[in-house]
Amino acid sequence: MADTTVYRASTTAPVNIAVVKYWGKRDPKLNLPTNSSLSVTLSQADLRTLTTASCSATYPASEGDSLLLNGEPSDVSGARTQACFRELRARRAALEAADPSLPKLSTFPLRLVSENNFPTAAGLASSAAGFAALVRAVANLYELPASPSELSKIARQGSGSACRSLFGGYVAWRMGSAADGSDSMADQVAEAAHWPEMRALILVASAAKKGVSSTSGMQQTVATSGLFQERITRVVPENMERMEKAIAERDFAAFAEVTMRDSNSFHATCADTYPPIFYMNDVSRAAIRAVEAINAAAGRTIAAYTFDAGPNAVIYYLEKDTEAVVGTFYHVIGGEVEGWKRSVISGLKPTM
Ligand code: 2P0
Repeated sequence: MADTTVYRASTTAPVNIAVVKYWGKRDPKLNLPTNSSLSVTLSQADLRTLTTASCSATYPASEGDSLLLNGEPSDVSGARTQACFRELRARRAALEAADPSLPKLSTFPLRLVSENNFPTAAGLASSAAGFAALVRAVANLYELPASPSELSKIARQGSGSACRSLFGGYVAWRMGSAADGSDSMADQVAEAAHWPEMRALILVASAAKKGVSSTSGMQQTVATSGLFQERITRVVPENMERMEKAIAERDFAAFAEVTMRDSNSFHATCADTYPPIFYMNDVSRAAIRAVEAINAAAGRTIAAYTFDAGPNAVIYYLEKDTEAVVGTFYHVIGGEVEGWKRSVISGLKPTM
């Protein structure tokens, strides 16, 4: 009898915000980076992608694979999405070859339905949560026995930063050196529970789509910035080492200094790109000044800013300093921003 079952699996994936930034590819096809990076995973209650993957022999082959993103049909023909589908199908096909009693899911069209609870492509790492959720949803659907690090190698091919959204807490993406990308994957540096007082405040300076995509921006930086060489050979290796030590020792002042210095270094290489790339705006710069004022008033470092490829600020602080940090922020630049989100650090428990 024909198999009319619709096979289905759902999962969520969190947003991660880098404190040592990924910027630059040594292999654009495999998304192999020019430097390692390190991120903090935000709570899925606040920022996450929810993805349901399904497949069925009853789905018309002529329609192929499809993705509905926030209710709109989204193109899946791009090389990165195709690479993820290809890798996942190959692993499923290997299981089916080893056990002929398994349904041949690898041969069925895939349908994905995905929703973000935050602005897409506004520098809030939507591609990271998106590809991490896509890969894990299909891996669950295919019942692949793959570890998060294994899945991170697939998600990396969708979007580099996505490899870090397969873990909770504090996550490193080791750049690796193999030409085939087999050692370029993420691992967990520390659980969220290791430093439960850590908090993040997200300041939405603008929810508009960004001007220069990360992919093309970083390619221009690699090609034209002299400062970039200094960043990948000296600045980032030092920052990775200092950051891992700061996290291990729960040393907030050290964590904050590396976070702010690395964000500044990344945006300096953007400014050193020719023609220059500017992701921060006047509200972003006001946020930097607010953090400096907060730290000066406290007489110690209690807040750290970081900015990705967009104007939105993420401010890290400890729970005990909530009033001094969040209170001051609302008071000083509250009127200038489009929105706020407060988040704790996620232990990454899938919500489905
Ligand atoms: C990061 N960013 O480490 C850095 C900081 C933006 C600034 O990863 O081309 O969307 O898909 O691999 O991962 C954004 O780049 O780029 C990013 P692709 P991705 O979070």
